[in-house]
Amino acid sequence: MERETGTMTRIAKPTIDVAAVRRDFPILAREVHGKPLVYLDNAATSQKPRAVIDAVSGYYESANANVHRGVHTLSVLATEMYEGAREKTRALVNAAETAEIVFTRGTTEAINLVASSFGQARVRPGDEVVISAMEHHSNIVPWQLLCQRAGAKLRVVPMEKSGDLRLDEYRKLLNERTRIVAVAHVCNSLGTVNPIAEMIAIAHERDIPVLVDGAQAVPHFRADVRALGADFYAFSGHKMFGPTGAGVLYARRALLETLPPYQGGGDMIASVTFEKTTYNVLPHRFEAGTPDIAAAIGLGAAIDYMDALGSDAIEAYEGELVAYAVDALSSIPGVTLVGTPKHRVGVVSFTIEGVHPHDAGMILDHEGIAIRAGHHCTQPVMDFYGVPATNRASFAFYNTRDEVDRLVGAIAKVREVFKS
Ligand code: C6P
Repeated sequence: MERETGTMTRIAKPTIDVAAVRRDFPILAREVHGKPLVYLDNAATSQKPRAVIDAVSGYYESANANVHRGVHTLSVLATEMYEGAREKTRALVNAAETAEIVFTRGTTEAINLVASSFGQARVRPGDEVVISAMEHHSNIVPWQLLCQRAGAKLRVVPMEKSGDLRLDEYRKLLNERTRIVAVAHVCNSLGTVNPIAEMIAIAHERDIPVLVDGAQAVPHFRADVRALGADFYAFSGHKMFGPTGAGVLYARRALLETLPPYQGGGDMIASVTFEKTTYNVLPHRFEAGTPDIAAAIGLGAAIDYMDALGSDAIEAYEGELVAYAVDALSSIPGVTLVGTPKHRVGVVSFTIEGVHPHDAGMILDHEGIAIRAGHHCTQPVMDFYGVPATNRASFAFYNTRDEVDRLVGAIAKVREVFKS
């Protein structure tokens, strides 16, 4: 936003009108146990603005039909809406063409697709797959299954106590047997933002493709797949204010073209006889069966919503809020932050002395505060820190400093309960 001041043009800092934004999310007005809801479990799933809810119900009310199959008006309309969402998704991540955007159920399915298809095409006995110590189970287990099937080896990039990856060790792990690197852009239990562009450049020196798990990145900042150099980029719509049921696999066309189909069924074929099947063009070859049409349309509306706020404004607002939360939580006696990464977004994990996270989570719920307590589907991260679980507060652009203050006040209550 530019403002004329005399002869000088000042660039105003992008901001978010959080009160107005909160009115766009109907659920934020509700109470839990008689207290105003403080929703700090955004890394598990974010809340949905009215625009997304309306896009989903609008589709069912006025355009419901299957896509790519009918000549009738509703099917044409549904196809336009579904493919329109694909174009919005392409623009969001700056993919070169919509053929590179495969809709999946979520990040998990996107990673399984690559582990299965890429694995079948490229991974042989004795080969290696590199992941990192801070991966979500969704970016561990599919590769483990692949390695078991193919007779390949899983190698793991270690991390520092701070929750930063050891890039020196990463370099050493890559070799002529490495077939793929799969790594999180942002760690869901620590909030670490990994130096993905650098990690991709290092892998590409050896012609090794990289899959980035962007599930916890896209809700907070813009990920430009071409600027990053990513070969595959996976994310979930429901963590970025869209509905559950629609996720995304970005894949570079040159690579996607070489992969065998993932699932067989309707829409992924060009022709079928009992002797032979030929396959549809990209991206449909990787979308067997009726997709979650409404969810994809809802994801398109979520992208529009985030675009209207502006990624600079989202980043600036959340950056300040999370810094405030880190300061506030780390100054509570008995509270220890788990992970102090150099660059963090969205997530603060912590333990409270003498209180199991599940107990803390339940007491906080009675105060109307939703956090996640558990291993966050990152059990190896918990093992690394020697804890069974953590409390995790995770933020979105509709959260406020007042909500952080309520969390801090409620943690004091938790400590009181356990003292007595
Ligand atoms: N993390 C959390 O509370 P799905 O379930 O497919 O939408 O996303 C899986 C996934 C993959 N990678 C990362 C980095 C993630 O954070 C998640 C989901 C949620 O942290 C639910 S376990």
